[in-house]
Amino acid sequence: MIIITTHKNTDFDALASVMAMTLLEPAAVPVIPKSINPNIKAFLSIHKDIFPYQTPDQVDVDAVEELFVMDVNRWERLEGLQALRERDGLQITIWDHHMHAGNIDAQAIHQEEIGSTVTLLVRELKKERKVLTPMQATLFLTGLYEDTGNLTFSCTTAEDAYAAAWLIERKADLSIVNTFLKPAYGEKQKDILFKMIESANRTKLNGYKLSMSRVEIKGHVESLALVVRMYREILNVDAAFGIFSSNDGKRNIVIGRSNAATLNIGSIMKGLGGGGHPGAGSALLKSVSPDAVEELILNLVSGNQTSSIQISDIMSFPVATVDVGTTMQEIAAILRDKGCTGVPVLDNGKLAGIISRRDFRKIRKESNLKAPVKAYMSRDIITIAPGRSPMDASRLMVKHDVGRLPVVESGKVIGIVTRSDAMLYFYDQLPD
Ligand SMILES: [Mn+2]
Repeated sequence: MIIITTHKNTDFDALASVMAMTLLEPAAVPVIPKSINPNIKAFLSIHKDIFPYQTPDQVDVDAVEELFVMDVNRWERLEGLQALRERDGLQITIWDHHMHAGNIDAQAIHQEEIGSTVTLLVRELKKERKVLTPMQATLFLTGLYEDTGNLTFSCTTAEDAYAAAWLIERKADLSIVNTFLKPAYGEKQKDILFKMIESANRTKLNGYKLSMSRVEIKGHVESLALVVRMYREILNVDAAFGIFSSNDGKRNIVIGRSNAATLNIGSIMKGLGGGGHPGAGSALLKSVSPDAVEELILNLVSGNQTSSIQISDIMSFPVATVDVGTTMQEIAAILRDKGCTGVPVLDNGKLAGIISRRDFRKIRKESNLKAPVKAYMSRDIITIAPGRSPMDASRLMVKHDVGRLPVVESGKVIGIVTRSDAMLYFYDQLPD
């Protein structure tokens, strides 16, 4: 007997990759854990006949000779199949897009850093020219969209987008995808969101706008991550944290969300014993008071490693400067030689203006080129301090419609940061 299975708390990518594998291994039986996510439950209640499967308790584990493990690589995350762990001669194949180390000894491991596991299977289905039904395409696309946040999470690759296009070509139904991906936001969630907004504790730390709220919850509440996402969006802060306490504050679930590229929630949550992605993460803290949890988060944010990227790290220096007496003709030659579009102008060593290619438009006749730069330079100069962030620089450039900012420290120009410096930074091309 060949079985294909996946992790507990099955999500759409997990279910989709199991079902996609059955197209590649028609003799295999799909085995879906009993603990599945609520939206999977809703999906299967309608699609059970189209996607038949067995639960682990229905499987004769002794008869299993071959095992396919999808979207996971750890035994503890499988359900009811622990007996297979010690089985000799069991043929195991893993398909996964999570790169962390596993403990399942497989003969074949297809593990790649890609947006979703089902993307890897779409690659195989394409290769084998399999024909998909619209329902299959719909399920696979739902898995792909769920794990890539509709192709917006940073884990998304070009191949994920191509795979999505291929599934849409095969008539994946976007309205069904939407219906099942629509997260559960009910009365309970609304109530918690209101309480969070009411008790929002907003602060500014390390240049980030933060908000934190503590809410007492009773028992298990679904979709708290969604609530925190909405909370962050409504308060329009860089990062938001929800501390959800139960058992008189002895059990605290912390959920964080960040919209700032440089504030990594995943590593903050790691510091609390949890985990996550740069944009979202969570942790569970037992026997720590909510006060202490709040304190811990603030400490982690202020020690945030990635926030230490400052203007001084991305600016260009030494910076070419010119004196107020320099003629426009000479300026033109300097700009050409240096290949830059503007330079700061100094008067007695102090920043007096900035001259850029744009200013040459003010020149009407040939003789103007003999005039000193001070006649044409712009005098209202926007500068930036070396300790500010690349995001601050971008904001200033947009606000004042300038392409370069002299970096000034105690009255001295120590460098210059240009639009392309800021761009390079945001596109993650900072030289190592
Ligand atoms: Mn996945």
